[in-house]
Amino acid sequence: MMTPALLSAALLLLLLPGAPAQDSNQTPISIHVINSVTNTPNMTYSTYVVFRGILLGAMRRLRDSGPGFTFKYIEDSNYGPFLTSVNGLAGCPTMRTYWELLVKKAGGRVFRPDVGIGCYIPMADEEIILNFNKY
Ligand code: B12
Repeated sequence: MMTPALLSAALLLLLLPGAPAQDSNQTPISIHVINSVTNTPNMTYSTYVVFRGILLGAMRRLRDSGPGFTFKYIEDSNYGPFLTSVNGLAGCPTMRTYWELLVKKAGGRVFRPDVGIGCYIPMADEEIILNFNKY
């Protein structure tokens, strides 16, 4: 049973602006949109995945929450979702451009996952980098 003092402290915490809207089922990540082909400014967004959730889930949540992040993908019959476009910029086979998926670990190491957005499971505080690049 909560005392009235404890109850009002709990209520106050809930109402405080900026109080983290996070629970133990949410893993915070950031998504950086960068362009290694042209000089488009970088964009950074914050979102989260649920416990063991896939990157695509976090991308959908970010798109639906309205900070201006948009993306498209096509379904590959063997490997699942292939990211084709981010924030209105699409990869192009004739220009040999595509959206590369990179991940920066908390320690700063950057690696290139060997799976796509439908299989990659981000860990806490990872920076996901969507890099418009050439192949
Ligand atoms: C060439 C290639 C690419 C090219 C494809 C474009 C092109 N026109 O050539 C580019 C450079 C764009 C590419 C990108 C990526 N790729 Co790739 N790619 C290959 C490779 C070497 C050959 C595919 C091929 O041409 N097959 C022959 C054709 C005739 O068959 P196809 O079915 O039409 O091939 C298509 C699909 O393979 C698709 N594709 C290619 N890569 C990927 C990755 C994902 C996740 C999906 C859904 C589809 C897909 O594009 C091909 C051409 O249209 C394979 C490895 C292999 N030896 O098979 C890896 C491979 C398919 N890629 C892989 C990966 C991980 C990626 C990336 C996620 C890497 C990254 N971290 O950025 C990105 C995709 C990011 C995104 N935008 O979603 C993995 C997929 C494993 C998995 N289970 O998810 C593979 C198996 C390599 C590996 N690491 O083992 N890739």
